[in-house]
Amino acid sequence: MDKDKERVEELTKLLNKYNYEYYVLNQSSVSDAEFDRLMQELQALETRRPDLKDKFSPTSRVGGMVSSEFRKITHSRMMLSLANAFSEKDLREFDRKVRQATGLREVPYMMEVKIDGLAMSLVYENGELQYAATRGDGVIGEDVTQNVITIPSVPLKIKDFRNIEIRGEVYMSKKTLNTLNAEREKRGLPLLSNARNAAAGSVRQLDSKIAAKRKLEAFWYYFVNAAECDFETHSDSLDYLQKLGFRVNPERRKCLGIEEVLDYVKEYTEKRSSLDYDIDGLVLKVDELALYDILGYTMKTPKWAIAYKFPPEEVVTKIKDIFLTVGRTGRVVPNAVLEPVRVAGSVIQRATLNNEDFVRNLDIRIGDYVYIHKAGDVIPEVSGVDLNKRNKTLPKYKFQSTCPYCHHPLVKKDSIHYCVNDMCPSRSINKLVFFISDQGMDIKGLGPSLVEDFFNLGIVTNFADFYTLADHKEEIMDMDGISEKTYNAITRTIEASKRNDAYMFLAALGIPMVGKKTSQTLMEKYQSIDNMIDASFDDLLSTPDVGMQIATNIKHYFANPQTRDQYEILKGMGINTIAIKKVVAKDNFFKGKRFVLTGTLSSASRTEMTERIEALGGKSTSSVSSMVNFLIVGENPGSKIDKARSLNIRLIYEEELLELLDEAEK
Ligand code: 1X8
Repeated sequence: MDKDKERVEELTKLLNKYNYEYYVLNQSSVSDAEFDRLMQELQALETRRPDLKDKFSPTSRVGGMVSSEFRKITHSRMMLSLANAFSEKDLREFDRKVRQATGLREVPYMMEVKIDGLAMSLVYENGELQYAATRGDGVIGEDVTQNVITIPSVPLKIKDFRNIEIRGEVYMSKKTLNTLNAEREKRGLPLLSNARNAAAGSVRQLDSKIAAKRKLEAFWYYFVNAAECDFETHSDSLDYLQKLGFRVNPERRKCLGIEEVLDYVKEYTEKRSSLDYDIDGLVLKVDELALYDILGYTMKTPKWAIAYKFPPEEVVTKIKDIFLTVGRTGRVVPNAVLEPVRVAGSVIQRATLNNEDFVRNLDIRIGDYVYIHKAGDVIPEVSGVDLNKRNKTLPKYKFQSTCPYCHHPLVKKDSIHYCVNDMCPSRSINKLVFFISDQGMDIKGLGPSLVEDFFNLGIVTNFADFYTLADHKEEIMDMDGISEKTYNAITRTIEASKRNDAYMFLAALGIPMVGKKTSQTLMEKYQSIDNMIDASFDDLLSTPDVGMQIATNIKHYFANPQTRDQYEILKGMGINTIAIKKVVAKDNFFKGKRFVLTGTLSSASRTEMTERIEALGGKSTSSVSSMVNFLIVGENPGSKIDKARSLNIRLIYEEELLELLDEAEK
């Protein structure tokens, strides 16, 4: 018997046991030092004997590079969201509907806390983790396995060999977020505003070493195919998951009937702040799985569960300063700089004060203590001043009469101030930021602060300058934090934006009231920006949703030699101005079929090939199951080919694939 092999097995067993004890059971039977020593021994052994390294080795959890893009995963069943309840009344109404549909007098429910994190799906086959996928749009998520396995409590192997899909929430504890932010503050990095964003950012890290350092945790709350696995209740399926080694939230409780549910709600509204993680509500689920089919689903949500959202939180904090921002249209907005304060799971340090009337009506002054409201995802708002705390000597806030950026006199219209200077630097920067934003050309990797730096260095002062960044390569590479790689990525995405659909370009120009939606309508009608420019005023007016004001703005924009020239220059640089027709895949071999790719292809990368098939309406999946229609086989295929054979799934080799593609694309 191979001594090394024996030791690897022994170490693997021990480390998995200690991991489980520590991260799932919150107790441990060894010291950290001993754990580290065993881990290092295993790492050393695996380096010396790579043939002994199991892909599920405990050492795989320490991280490494993930491929440059996350593979897309089509969920076997859509990842749904939950309908919301905001009051006792809403909960009683939900209960009434459930009783009505099921005929039960008292419904057995399961109550759980709603973790404010990132939803995740884990798929196991033959007792092995196949992948971890994000929710994505609910239908298609991203394969983030390499990052999720850095969460030590996530089991890589389980003692159940059925096909199992479970869902839960990856999150960051309040303590970890605070520690991380304290470090970031020291290093002058921007603070992570809340635990959910921090968790989401970590899971999407391309370098799983960084993800590993973020100390993510997870709770698992849904056994997707529990009924098929012979469970009768949701609560039993959770107990079983816990037995299999998953971390299941201990705050769950069975409640019989709505009154017990409301007791739980009351208890946890108070207990909320004492938990070590953020929750944004509670989840009420019907416990009996047999009732799921009876209750059914709406388009987006199950009718057997509902999320109770906590009422908006309110905190008091101090206004340290008020400053004005001037947007691309010249609109002036006063903003409060706040003493940082935690509300509804986020640290707030700024809040909008909307306009002069808002400040005047509430009589907000610098140095005042103000109430801040925040509910869920909404933007925090200042809702009033705590006058008891006001220092009597505070002067009234006086709105300034000139633009803080260009000193041009401000013009007031309907309680809003405007800087009407077209050359105002703040307006210019915001026009550029808008141009690249998802409201416009959607150029990723180029953020507002970089655009501001480019502007201040004179590198980008108008839209066309984005497309000639190469002229400033040296200067850009001298900037802080810009590597050759970053530079290349930026110029590549900018170049690619030339092929955007015309409506994006039209929206990016920033013609007042001509946003993305209106641009789409206009391009559907005119098919190109030039056709639209040539159209008469009346013809523009006959477009759906285009009124006098919008038609005037369009005519005005293209009649002005300055803005017209700018458009012509951009067009001359090769930016697409013609509507790209949406292609609906016509009937073909691939349409609606699920496929898996294995091995290396010689004619194109896997990503390219996948995209080609997806464009024809095929669906890519990662693992072979009876749901899969065919397996595409490249060089050196893995074990998937055996599995596909055992399930009688059609195998398609590269040569045949290319023929089928050519045929389908005709
Ligand atoms: C989302 C969440 C659910 C639970 C906890 N936290 C969440 N964020 C739970 O069921 N305990 S269920 C859920 C969903 O279905 N979208």
